[in-house]
Amino acid sequence: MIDLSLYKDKTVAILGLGKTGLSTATAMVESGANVLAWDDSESTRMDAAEQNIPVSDLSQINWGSVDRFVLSPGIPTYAPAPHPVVEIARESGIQPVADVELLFEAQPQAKYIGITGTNGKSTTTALIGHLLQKAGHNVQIGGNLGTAVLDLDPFLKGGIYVLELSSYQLELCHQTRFNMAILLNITEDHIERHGTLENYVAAKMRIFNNQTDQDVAIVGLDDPLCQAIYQGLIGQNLQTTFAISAGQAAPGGVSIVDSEVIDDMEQISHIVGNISDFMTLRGQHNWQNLAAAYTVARLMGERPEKILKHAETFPGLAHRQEVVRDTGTLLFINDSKATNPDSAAKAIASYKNIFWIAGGQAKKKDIKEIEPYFSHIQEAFYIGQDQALLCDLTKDQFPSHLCDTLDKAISAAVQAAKNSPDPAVILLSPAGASWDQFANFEARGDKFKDIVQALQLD
Ligand code: UMA
Ligand code: ADP
Repeated sequence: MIDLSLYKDKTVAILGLGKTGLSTATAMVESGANVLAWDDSESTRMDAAEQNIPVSDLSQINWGSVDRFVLSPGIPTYAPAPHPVVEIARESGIQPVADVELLFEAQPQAKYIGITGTNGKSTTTALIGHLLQKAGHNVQIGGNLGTAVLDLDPFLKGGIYVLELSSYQLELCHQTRFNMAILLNITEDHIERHGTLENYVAAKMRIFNNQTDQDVAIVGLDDPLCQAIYQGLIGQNLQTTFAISAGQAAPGGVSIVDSEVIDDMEQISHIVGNISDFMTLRGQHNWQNLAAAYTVARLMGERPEKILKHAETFPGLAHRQEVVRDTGTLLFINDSKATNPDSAAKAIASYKNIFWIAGGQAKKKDIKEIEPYFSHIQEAFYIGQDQALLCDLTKDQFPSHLCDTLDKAISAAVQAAKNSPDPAVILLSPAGASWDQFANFEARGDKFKDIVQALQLD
């Protein structure tokens, strides 16, 4: 936990008592701050009070006495409408901030690497952490990835915080300055929260705020929005900017094309190695993630061959194309985090001869992102609330079965895959949310893993 004694005897308002709010409130109480915390959920408030967090209705307090207002990232500041407490605070001239802002204040001697983008943030964050740890650096990883930043360990000497940042968090960051700021990609997302695509892009770009010529920006070239941002940063010339790409040349930067890592960081383009056998970084989307992480490791002084050697040992993240079991003829993959057709398409593109398990709560009525890869799918096994919708969309393309539940789908997929003459992939990549049958995507993936591990296969 981060020491926040610079807030001793100060008054700190905290709205939201989930992961962010609870960790902020706990760190503040332990550091001697006068905490006023609130959550709109009564049961959450009661849980917090049991943990000795002082609970106060923030719509009733004297905002004139508040020194800091820490807002949880999931609570809206503008769209669809600002939370009423945010409006009251603003009327008193107090802007809400993210917990990330407090980490920077409390640990000014640390280095900071920030990662954002619409997709691939968690993988890239974990991969950078892995590469830097392997290279002997003192590293803490967290943020949107799951560990609230104030729950990370403090560095007594030097150290590097590698932080995944959502657009929600960035919107609440004002003083943060990342020594290395990575923007992987931007496609339309979270419009319900930011109001417009422009606002979403503006929130993402805040990762570059306060950077100087001592700092580095790393930007993906693979979508038009990020391409324009890259050109803008190069034009401004405030920081040193490197391009990365999955599939096309990245002049002066790092690209991965046909599984080959091409390093042009010193303006001498050369192939460093081939990653086609890297099990946890399969698929073109992961090339972008590795290109970013490789660039960071190079800038930290690591040798190219060493970086790839360490990347090969990356354990991967649970529920993202996670290899669960491999019998030689049957490969079981848990991609439960793929909760929309776009992310499921990434996994389906990465394999052939797929026996696909999908379903749950659909986020839209088509799966057009998956259509280009229909030839990769042998048969499909659908579960959950929107299984019939998926079945209607694919039954003319490949055999499609209504299986209702995950256990029935796995059992049917195994039977079908066993008859395949070629090695088969049994892939859970649902393209839908899990909430109809599971608490969250993690519970769905864990159930898949438990069932697969228990299968008697000869
Ligand atoms: N709440 C209110 N009033 C409201 C809305 C919410 O009081 O109007 C309360 C809820 O009752 C709840 C709390 O706020 O108790 C939840 O706050 P939160 O939604 O900010 O969630 P946290 O538990 O603090 O988790 C957040 C991130 N969640 C979001 O941004 C939605 C987590 O990212 C992150 O791991 C965590 O901080 C630690 O940094 C999750 C996420 O879904 C993975 N992120 C989004 C994404 O990746 O797409 C951005
Ligand atoms: P995030 O943290 O941004 O949600 P993750 O690393 O958790 O991203 O990956 C979630 C899913 O997004 C993966 O299962 C994969 O399907 C897809 N994905 C991962 N990296 C990328 C990328 N660089 N570009 C596009 N899609 C990606």
